[in-house]
Amino acid sequence: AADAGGLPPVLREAIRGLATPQLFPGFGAERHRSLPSVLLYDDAGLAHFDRITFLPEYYLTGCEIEILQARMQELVAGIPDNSDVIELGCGSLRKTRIILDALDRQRSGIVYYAIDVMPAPLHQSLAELSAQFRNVSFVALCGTYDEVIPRLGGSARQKTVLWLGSSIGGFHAEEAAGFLSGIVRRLLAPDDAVIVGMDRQKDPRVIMDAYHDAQGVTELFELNILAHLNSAVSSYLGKQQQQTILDPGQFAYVGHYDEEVGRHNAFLEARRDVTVRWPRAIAAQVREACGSDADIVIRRGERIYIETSYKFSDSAPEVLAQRTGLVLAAKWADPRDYYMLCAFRK
Ligand code: AVI
Repeated sequence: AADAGGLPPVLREAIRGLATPQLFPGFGAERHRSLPSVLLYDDAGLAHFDRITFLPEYYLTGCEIEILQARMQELVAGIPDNSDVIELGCGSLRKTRIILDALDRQRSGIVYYAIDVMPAPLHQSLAELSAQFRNVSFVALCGTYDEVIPRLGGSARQKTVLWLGSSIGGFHAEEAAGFLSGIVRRLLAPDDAVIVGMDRQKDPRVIMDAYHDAQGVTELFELNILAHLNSAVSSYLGKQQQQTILDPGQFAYVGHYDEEVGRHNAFLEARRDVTVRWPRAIAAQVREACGSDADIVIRRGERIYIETSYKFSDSAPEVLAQRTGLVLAAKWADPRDYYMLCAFRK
């Protein structure tokens, strides 16, 4: 058996989240079993997500592109020659290309860092893309932010951090401010910039449609978290044979928009009573992670909480600026006012 301390942190978190229902902001005294949302993004999850960004209902990507195109001059004006542009998280290459095109035409000596926990797909396409630009060079950095950020700091070049796609919406408010403060403290010098994409609060029907598309791609994306959990446990155990911790066929995706809090919550709901039996080979690790390796019974109708997508009020960028010590330099919206791109300066 593998040694008891050896579980990757994300699996440890997943096992704990499944075994022990917990309290989360915005759910009052209601406890939920949960899975860490980073588990959504394996190769299959990234492919599903890329499809989502093209769906007519998923307005976020289209709105962000619209804003980028309309405000590109202002954006580029804030990014000088010989500076670093750092993109956090898996962006869509469509967006990246628009920014790079403009920088390549108008600037020289730009180094573009793409940071992501997932190695393969994005970085491969980025390598292909890089051949097309003369004034922008590329560095793909794979790892968690904690691993990667120390490798970025220390240069005296001016920096622009891009945190697009409303990725900030996956964090609860304090976590988002804490994360951004960490970036500011560890990476940025005075006058460096952060550009943050934030989805806005709006008609709940528009938001519900964005997370319940007619083709069912969102459902595939959300259910894939279970397939990824199963394969992550299998590869941890080094087994050819696939382990099944949770069978995706026994769950349904359920999404709900909480208008009061301003966030969409994604759950997987058990279609019947489901028993989780931990593989004997990880029983010790499970005990170490959550005190017991007893079977877990998830009752029919019970929901596993997997993802949050916050939607932001008009005042949210100012509040974020106050909490992080940044200055809100610009707030750009699309014509329908669905989405905003905010430029902050240190
Ligand atoms: C990556 N993130 C900002 C997306 C969102 O809208 O919360 C993930 C997503 N989940 C379902 N559809 C898209």
